[in-house]
Amino acid sequence: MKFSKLIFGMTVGLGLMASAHSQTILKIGYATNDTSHYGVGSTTFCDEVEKGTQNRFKCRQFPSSALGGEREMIESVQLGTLDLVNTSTGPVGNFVPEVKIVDIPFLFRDYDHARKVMDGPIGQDILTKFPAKGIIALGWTENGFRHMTNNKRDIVKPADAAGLKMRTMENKVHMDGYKTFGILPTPMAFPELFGALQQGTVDGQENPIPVILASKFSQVQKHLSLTGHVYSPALLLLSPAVWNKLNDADKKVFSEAAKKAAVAQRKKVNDDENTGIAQLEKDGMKVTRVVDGQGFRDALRPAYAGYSKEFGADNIKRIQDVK
Ligand code: EAX
Repeated sequence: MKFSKLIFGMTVGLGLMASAHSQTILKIGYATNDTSHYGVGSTTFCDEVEKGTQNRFKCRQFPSSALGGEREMIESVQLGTLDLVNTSTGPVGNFVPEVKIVDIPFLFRDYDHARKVMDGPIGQDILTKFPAKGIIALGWTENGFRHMTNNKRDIVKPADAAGLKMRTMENKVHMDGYKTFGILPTPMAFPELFGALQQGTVDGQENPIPVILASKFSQVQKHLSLTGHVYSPALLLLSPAVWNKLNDADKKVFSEAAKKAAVAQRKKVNDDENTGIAQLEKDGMKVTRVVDGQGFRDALRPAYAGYSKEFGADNIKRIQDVK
């Protein structure tokens, strides 16, 4: 009896040592807090990876821009000093130009259209352009349709937005588009934004409801206009230093985990949109629900000439025609 207990004890001990010894910690960063849509997506990814690899991989999350802005985190993933980032496409076009086309304002009709494009051949083909730039794109997650907030006035039509100094992401496609509304675009990393709004360095900004909620912009912004002027995709990006060491089975686990993360993150975006606007109104924001969408689309025409030249009118039409 004693001998078998000894063997059992040793086996358990060795097993524990092995698992402790062979466990790899994955550092994952994102812009908003851990209960936000990025937090929900990242936690889902991490849970699935831990489960699928029998805890050989375990995440350590860095929410709330703890590791810097999205551009910095993407650079860290390229360098291998950060393992994963769950990021909007905001700065991504500066690393992988093929992404820029999906940042065109008023390109997507609604969430169903956007998700079909990202999960279909067009979106999946864009993911294949990342490895050449030293990044593994595990999949599309989601930031959401972006709306305008500011401290000066209600925005119904482009003329109301004209002259406002609005923070934008470091994204030329957005800036070129917003200029046609008469906005004075001020590119800025996300971690600086709350302070800039508080000090009045900028009049306003634009972000999806989940970000406006999670970042408590209602504390520093008076007006919210549901412009929905651009769909903001997001991505789960992995360092090749991690990917190249995975066996095929673990690569499959990581890829499947990214798919589940997208489902969870998209659900959180929809949930936040369903309840968040009333919450923001309760928190004191003046919400303009009906805006002159056609007016914004008409104003955007000169920028579309530039987009057609840069990305190909046929490529833009291919995206618009996805049903
Ligand atoms: O990805 O920079 C932004 O406005 C982004 O929407 C935010 O970092 C969440």
